[in-house]
Amino acid sequence: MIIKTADFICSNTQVSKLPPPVKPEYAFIGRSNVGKSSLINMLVGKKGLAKTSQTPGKTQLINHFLINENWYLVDLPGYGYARISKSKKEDWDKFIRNYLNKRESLQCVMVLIDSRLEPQKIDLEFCNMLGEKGLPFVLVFTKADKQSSIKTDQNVAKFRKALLASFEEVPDIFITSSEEGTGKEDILNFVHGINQNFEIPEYKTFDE
Ligand SMILES: Nc1nc2c(ncn2[C@@H]2O[C@H](COP(=O)(O)OP(=O)(O)OP(=O)(O)O)[C@@H](O)[C@H]2O)c(=O)[nH]1
Ligand SMILES: [Mg+2]
Repeated sequence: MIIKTADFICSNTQVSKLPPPVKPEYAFIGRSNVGKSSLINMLVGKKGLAKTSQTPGKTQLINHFLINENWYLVDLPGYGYARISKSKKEDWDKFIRNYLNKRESLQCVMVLIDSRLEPQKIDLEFCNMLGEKGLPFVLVFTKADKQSSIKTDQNVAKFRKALLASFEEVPDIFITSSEEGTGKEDILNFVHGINQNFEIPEYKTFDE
């Protein structure tokens, strides 16, 4: 897929204020600092589109980006950031869960995992939560440029094994580097395939 346009549309904490769910949508989620915003920028080839930072906790809202005027990429705040208050964490939990539960046009949750790490409990728990809700998701391993491909493959294999403790099948896996553009084609092809079959879902309008 060729990316012709990628535009910031809005930032929100409330599902009721999101654009109408009439276009296919893909949400990027994962631990704080895992590289969600960087990956979005890499996929669309626009460096400053989603705000990135070396400091965890940069993205704090649900951010919608419209791609080729036809589908949405959604940048979400990360989970597991230790240095935010308990009440902020609870707020996060509430609005992310609400978004995941209610967004009719959400086609797939892209769960980002740091490829340098052994399987982390928080990531496995998040995947299990998606599985319980029956939400389609894929695993996107990030920062593959930071170590050898052997090390990446080992961590991917361990994660796959850990998931098989609770899932019959492991979802699709993508290995990426936002620095080097690794995984771009594969992810865009995956999105394109789903977009082809998209039909506008029935949805509630909030001003009824
Ligand atoms: N080497 C390398 N660095 C990366 C890659 N992806 C992200 N980074 C760096 O990791 C840091 C965090 O990246 P972000 O994209 O802001 O991470 P995020 O998941 O959006 O973080 P929050 O919004 O805070 O949850 C930045 O310093 C990025 O430059 C990658 O593929 N390779
Ligand atoms: Mg971010």
